[in-house]
Amino acid sequence: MNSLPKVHTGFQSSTEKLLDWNHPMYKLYEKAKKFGGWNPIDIDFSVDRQSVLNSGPKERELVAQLVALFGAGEEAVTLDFLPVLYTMANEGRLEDTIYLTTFLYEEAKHTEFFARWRQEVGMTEDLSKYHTDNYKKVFYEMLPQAMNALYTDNSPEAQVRALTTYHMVVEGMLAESGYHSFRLGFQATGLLPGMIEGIKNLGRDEGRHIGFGTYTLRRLISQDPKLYDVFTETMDGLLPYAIGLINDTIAITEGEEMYGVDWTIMTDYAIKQYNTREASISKAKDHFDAYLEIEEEAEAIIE
Ligand code: MN3
Ligand code: FE
Repeated sequence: MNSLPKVHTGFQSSTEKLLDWNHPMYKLYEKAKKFGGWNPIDIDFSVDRQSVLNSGPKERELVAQLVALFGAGEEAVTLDFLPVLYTMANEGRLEDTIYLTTFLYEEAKHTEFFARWRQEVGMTEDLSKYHTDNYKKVFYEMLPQAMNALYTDNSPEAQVRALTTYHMVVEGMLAESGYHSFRLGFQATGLLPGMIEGIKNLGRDEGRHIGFGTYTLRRLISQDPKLYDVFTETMDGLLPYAIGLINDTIAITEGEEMYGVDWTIMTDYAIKQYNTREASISKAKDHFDAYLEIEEEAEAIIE
């Protein structure tokens, strides 16, 4: 189960290799340094504040629900990511580990972003009531359980379960769909420009995060195609709750347009994202010798 090395047998930085500058994860690190430096404190939320003050009760409640879900979602991924960093470091994957230092910093910044927005617009009441049973199942239980399992079981199976939960469903399906709907709902109206500015930066960070998840899942599955079944079982196990929590959120609209948007399209968009993730990982199972090819594909994702 757990074969983590207890001592170092040498250090890459002292060898002729230094660092693998062409490693896809090292390249992702360079991108993170270049694009991940935005600061939530620089964003102006004054228009957002006015819009929230002027909104009707139903409109305010839709925004409150979205913020309750995404604020807590960012907090969950901040608190629960460490086991992956731990696993990569213990396997001696230096380039992956270097990239992941930016990953955790970015999730922390996303958590800060939602807290700042709430404070600046005056939406500081307790929003926990918007966490439905479906939401709790994914974010209170399934995500931390899959991640923390890595502390006692670093097997490829456990890694596939953790990364599928975190990168494919929570980030790749739920966060991507949510941020898409934020842009769809609030960009055209111009009501929440501070929120939109933050979400655009956040979305760019998430693209890199999903790049790491896709690359690593493909690496694992290419080395053992049987892991593809672990991947699909994990995806299927999460799907009903993931769709359930989206439907819980949009129930308030009662199928009517709000902010000029039909919010029921969120469910379709999420299913589309789910299928995209599955298709992208399925490629790895036929190419279990083609590690180099996978590196090239991962680079294409990152670009
Ligand atoms: Mn995030
Ligand atoms: Fe992320």
